[in-house]
Amino acid sequence: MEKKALITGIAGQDGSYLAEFLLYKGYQVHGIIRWDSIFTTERIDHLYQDPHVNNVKLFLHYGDLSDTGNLERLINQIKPDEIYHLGAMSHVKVSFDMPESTVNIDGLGTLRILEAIKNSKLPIKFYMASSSEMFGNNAPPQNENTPFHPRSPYACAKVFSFDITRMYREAYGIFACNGILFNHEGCRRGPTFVTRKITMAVAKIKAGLEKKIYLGNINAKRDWGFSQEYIEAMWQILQQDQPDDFVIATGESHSVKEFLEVAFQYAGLGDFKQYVEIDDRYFRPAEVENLIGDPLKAKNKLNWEAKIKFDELVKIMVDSDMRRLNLAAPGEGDKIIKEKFPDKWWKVD
Ligand code: NAP
Ligand code: F7E
Repeated sequence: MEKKALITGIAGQDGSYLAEFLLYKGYQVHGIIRWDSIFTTERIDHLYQDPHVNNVKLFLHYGDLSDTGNLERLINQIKPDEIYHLGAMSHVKVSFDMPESTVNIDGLGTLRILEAIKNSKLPIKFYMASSSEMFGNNAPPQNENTPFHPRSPYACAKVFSFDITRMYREAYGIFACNGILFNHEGCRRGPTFVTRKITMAVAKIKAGLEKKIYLGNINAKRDWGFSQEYIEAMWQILQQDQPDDFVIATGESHSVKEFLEVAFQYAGLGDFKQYVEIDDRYFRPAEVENLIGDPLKAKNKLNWEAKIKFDELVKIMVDSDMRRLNLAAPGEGDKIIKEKFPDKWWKVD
């Protein structure tokens, strides 16, 4: 029997790749999308199947993480083997502007799903998209034993979700796991996250469409990995014999400034300082300065290790954004993907 997966946040960066990966693995995939007055499913349009034809493998359902009844009904109707809970208001800076709705969606949304699983009495495995932001400024490298010190409404809500996931595992025996994922980026990353903001600006400047990019704290450091590899880790976490929590990271950290250096040089634009202006509006009331994940447990138990390194990630993203503007991309990024992922399961953007 084919397995059934339900993905919240299927139209997001991770959700779209995960849907593609699970379809490749032979799953029947169900995804929750929000209603909007325009279509917001661009990232999964290439996977869409007309529900009127036979043997459809992908099903989209309207829903919202604030709607308990809707979530319960979907879970009881679909009866998924696995739920990947990726839906969230995922922008740290924006969470300071809308703390209450962030906590409702990113915190209580998780509780609503766990309650629905518990009440359904179905043997559903649950994956929670936890985040390195939960560590705050606790000294790197951060691993599964590092205490949390959240520094944004987003991170506070994620700490609640982490804890409630573990609590439902211990109290009710639910196969519920946390993936504590460090930043992972790629060609479907939302345009307001710093990496994609930079690679899109590089392409636009190269094309003569823009002259400047406005940024906040470019000294912040992150452990940046390649999104598709992190998707595979999510699936692996749910295939273990026992439910557990894992840090997923590259083990390296680089500043936003270094990202700028590599991206502008790679595109042949020279020194990034000619193009960058600092704008106060992009600073956060409280910053997380330096995240470096220690992925040893994932290596030992999941045999998972990041293949794409920092410079390679930047090149992959710049190539993609240059291609989108019909510019001749340097092409090293495309070559890296071909070499490192001969069995690539995703559509190259
Ligand atoms: P993303 O691109 O922002 O996608 C989030 C998805 O959640 C979107 O599809 C969004 O729907 C959906 N969503 C938001 N509010 C919702 C609501 N009220 N009801 C239902 N769905 C809702 O985020 P991502 O980068 O793919 O990240 C996936 C998950 O991993 C998130 O939970 C994020 O917090 C977490 N995470 C991400 C990273 C990372 O580096 N990417 C690292 C650690 C953890 P729309 O498409 O309609 O906007
Ligand atoms: O910021 C700095 C900013 O918004 C990275 C989410 O997926 O990863 C992501 O959260 C750094 C921060 O990602 C700008 O201050 C400077 O230090 O790209 P970001 P994030 O906050 O790390 C974690 C793991 C998640 O869980 C989240 O869901 O870059 N920065 N200038 C800027 N950031 C943005 N967005 N825009 C700027 O102009």
